[in-house]
Amino acid sequence: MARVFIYGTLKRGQPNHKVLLDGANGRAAFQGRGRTVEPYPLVIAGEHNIPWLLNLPGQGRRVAGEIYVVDEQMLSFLDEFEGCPDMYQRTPVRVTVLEWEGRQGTPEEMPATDGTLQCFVYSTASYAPEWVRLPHHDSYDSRGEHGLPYNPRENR
Ligand code: PCA
Repeated sequence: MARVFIYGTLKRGQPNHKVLLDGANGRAAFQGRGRTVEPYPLVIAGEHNIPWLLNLPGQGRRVAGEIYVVDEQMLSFLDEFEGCPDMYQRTPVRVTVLEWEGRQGTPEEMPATDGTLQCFVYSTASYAPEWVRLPHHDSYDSRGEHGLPYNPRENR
């Protein structure tokens, strides 16, 4: 089992959420919501308006997202789906838990006493330098006021 922090198109209500719900890919269980402890630049870039968390802790904003626990099968599916390690890399991130629906009672399932959790996140260190200067978001929504709706893979 692994814990993954989801900030982009895989979130509830976003264009790729369905892959987390598809049992053919493995298992994913929603545990709660949080925000990264460190700020990161979350930008929307490229011709398909893809959200990217740039691996530049200390720049940008604290990013909101959803915490899932996934099994090994879903983790490998997501690595493949996210083009890991060429496009995104799966990296550790510390998250402040804001809402918790996960199981209580076992230490490995619960936030630390400081209210933070270590998760994996799909971030990238392989981006064009000018992406750092794009607007920094703190909560991704494909249909947000930025006017850059995600172009789903099936349309490319
Ligand atoms: N999918 C992953 C990384 C960015 C994206 O669109 C996510 O939702 O966290």
